[in-house]
Amino acid sequence: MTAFSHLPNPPVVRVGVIGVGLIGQDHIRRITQVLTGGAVVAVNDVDAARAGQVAAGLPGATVHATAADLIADTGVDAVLVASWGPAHEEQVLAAIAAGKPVFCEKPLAPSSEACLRIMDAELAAGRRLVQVGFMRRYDAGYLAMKAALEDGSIGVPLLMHCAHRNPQVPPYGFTTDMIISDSAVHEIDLVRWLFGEEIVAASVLVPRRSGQAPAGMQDPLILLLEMANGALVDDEVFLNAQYGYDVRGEVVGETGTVALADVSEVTVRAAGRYGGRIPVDWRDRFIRAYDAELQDWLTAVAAGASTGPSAWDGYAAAAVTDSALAALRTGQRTAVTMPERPDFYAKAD
Ligand code: NAD
Ligand code: ISE
Repeated sequence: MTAFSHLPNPPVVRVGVIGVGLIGQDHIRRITQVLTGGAVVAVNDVDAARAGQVAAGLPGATVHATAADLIADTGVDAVLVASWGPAHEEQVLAAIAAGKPVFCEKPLAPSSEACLRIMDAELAAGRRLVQVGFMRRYDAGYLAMKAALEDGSIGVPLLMHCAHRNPQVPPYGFTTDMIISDSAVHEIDLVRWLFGEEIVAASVLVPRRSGQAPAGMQDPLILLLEMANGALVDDEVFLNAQYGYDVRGEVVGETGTVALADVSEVTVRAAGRYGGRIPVDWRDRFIRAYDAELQDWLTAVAAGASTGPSAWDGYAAAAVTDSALAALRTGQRTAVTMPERPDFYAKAD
């Protein structure tokens, strides 16, 4: 439901998608088949053949030769950036310069300096134009966990244990650093949102290396994140875990704990054993969260203002990522340095 869907002809946000790989195509599917209030009218990809194939399934959609052309297209109301991380800054800045709302997949940009430039551009524009794809904030399990923390069910939260396991890294160019900047960035954002606190320091532990990891990649890693209030988060990030896509989380409080439940639809008990289904990948595990975040974005864009995870959130996650990467290189606990959050980004989550 959008704010306008009760009207006979609700306004449709005309979306241009930059980067039509795995998640770009998945977001196109949800905008065209699942959500209300959006239409995909243009696509661009550096892989022109892929852009053409995807557009072939979108009647009337334009294929633009460059991201800049797509952003300048007067038939495009809002831009969805699902290209590779290093391309995000230029594309998001161009959307801001054109005054168009932009949903950018995580990471907002690969460095905190780049994220600051995006924030500065949005501040200069004077209105929220950027939403970052931190979809875990929309996951029913994490929302229930946050509610339990806020209603005092487990007392003061002291610790959180996280695990983030993918069956394999993608076959192209995934590096050890990306285990932090591309994968752990989800927990980095999540715990800031969950606890309503910034992360003040990061350490990285390097366990025995899995022989299933591609040559040269140190996998798994364990991050230790220190929250401003002293709570401590450990995050096992293991991207070649083979057996499935498994995301876990448990907060330990003074009087109880709250943990994500297993997500299998059913548990089968038979022949003296019991078991359930493990998601195959992130598209499967977080399908409803992605639906909710993009519906939220379309609704907000139709209403004239972006909401959801902001450029500040993208920046803060990148600042922690920078510290964690430094900790990985040096083996030392590394403090996170960032300025005060500008009032412009003050909001209740
Ligand atoms: P992918 O490689 O499957 O797709 C990326 C696409 O972008 C490719 O088709 C590539 O040709 C295109 N591309 C790259 N640079 C471009 C540029 N400068 N201009 C136009 N197109 C360009 O990768 P993916 O898995 O779809 O990931 C894309 C982005 O989404 C990444 O930032 C990734 O971190 C993020 N992502 C987020 C989630 C999530 O859970 N929120 C999950 C997967 C990926
Ligand atoms: C991928 O880019 C995602 O964002 C997924 O949510 C995450 O689980 C995976 O590790 C990343 O590579």
